[in-house]
Amino acid sequence: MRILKNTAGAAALASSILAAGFGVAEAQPTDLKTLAIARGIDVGLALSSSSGGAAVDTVVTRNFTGFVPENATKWGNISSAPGVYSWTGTDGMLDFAQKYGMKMRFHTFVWHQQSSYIANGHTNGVAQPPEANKYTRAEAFTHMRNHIGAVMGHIKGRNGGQMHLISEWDVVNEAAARDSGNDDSQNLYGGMRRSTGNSVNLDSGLSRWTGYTQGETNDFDYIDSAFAIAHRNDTTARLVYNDYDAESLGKKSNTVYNLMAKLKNRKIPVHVLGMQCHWYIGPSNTGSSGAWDPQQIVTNMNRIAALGLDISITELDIRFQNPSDSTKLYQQRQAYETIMSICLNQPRCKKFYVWGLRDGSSWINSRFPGYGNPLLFSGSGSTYTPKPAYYGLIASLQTTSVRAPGARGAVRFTPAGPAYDIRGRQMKSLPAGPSSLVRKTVPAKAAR
Ligand code: 9MR
Repeated sequence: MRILKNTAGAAALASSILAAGFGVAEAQPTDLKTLAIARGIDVGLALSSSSGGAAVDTVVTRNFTGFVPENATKWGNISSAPGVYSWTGTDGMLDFAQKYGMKMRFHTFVWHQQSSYIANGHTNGVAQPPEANKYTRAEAFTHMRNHIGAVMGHIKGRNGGQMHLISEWDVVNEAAARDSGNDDSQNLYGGMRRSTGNSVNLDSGLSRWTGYTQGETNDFDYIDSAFAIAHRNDTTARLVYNDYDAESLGKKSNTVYNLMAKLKNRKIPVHVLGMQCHWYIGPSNTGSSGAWDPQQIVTNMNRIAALGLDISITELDIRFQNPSDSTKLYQQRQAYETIMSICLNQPRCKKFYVWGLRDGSSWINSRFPGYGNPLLFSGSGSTYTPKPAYYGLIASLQTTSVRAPGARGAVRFTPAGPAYDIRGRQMKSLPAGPSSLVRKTVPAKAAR
């Protein structure tokens, strides 16, 4: 569903603003960062590299309070085989954070893409029949435990401990099915990404994790374990479940809501829902993918907040069909302004991250041919030109007064009371593998 229509009024306003020129009509705005700090919101971006050069450093550090590595800290970019690690990318990002006094979101541990040997199996790099490639359930959990431990341990151990540079961790990414077409509310985890047993095609919306850990028969307990392992490694870490197309109301957001409710109810340490927000304005070639609706987002955020979770906007971009023109740019500006004001009005929405710096290097250009222009800056070479969308964020931050500087809802890092497995059985301790010991059955309300 598209929500921002090209009304005559909007177009006229757009033209008048554009005719005046941004430098005149909206002269010399305060930088994004100054306003973000004043409003108590962390405004960040995805960085494709920690060494973009002086021009990048200047525009990034003038405008953003945080960043997230677009690819550098994904499993496959850190580790090519069990126990084999290359820390160059991670360290570069940590150095960037330290140098400029910025916080970093960590992205990401458990995902069905960019996961090197997890995708390939134990014959990593060697052609084998799929069945021979597969890890056992125990092996999969061991790899998860070792990888999360290695990464968090490396960051903690570096230069005397740099855990404080990581504002939050994407622990599980995109575990709900693409359109949750198999949503079934009677099912414990209806709507989740499944596995087709031996399939190695991870681009088909399937998750290898489900197959390796026999998720469908073990109620997707790999998710419990990922959060528990991360929590064990740092009990102060803010842990995130991150997904896309789950911002408005619908099957997928219901699946994600149900997942979050069940995790919270069972005392699994999860603190934040990451809403990716890969959206479009105008006609789309992707069906409902990227559709969004402001009122529905408000409602959805409210129900997530009511679970006691924080909300981070983690990967916002708003594409439109080429070529760019002033009307589309104005609609995009409105869209950015709208989502910022929604976030500012929701006390538990504390992070607002866009997925990249400049239009020309967005993932959208290759992923959605014919579409583009999704970010806050245009330009080329060493020029970074703020777009109308940028001024939309400025306007929203200037006019929304509801959020006190530094406002924060309380997040308890370690859940109070015992944890429960998906079947409602009390666990002796948080799960870290397939052999979590179950002590006794617990009251029905804990198992809801
Ligand atoms: O922007 C990332 C792109 O450079 C990678 O090629 C791609 C691989 O799937 O991942 C992109 O980032 C994704 C992010 O890690 C998770 N959410 C969706 C993002 C866009 O695909």
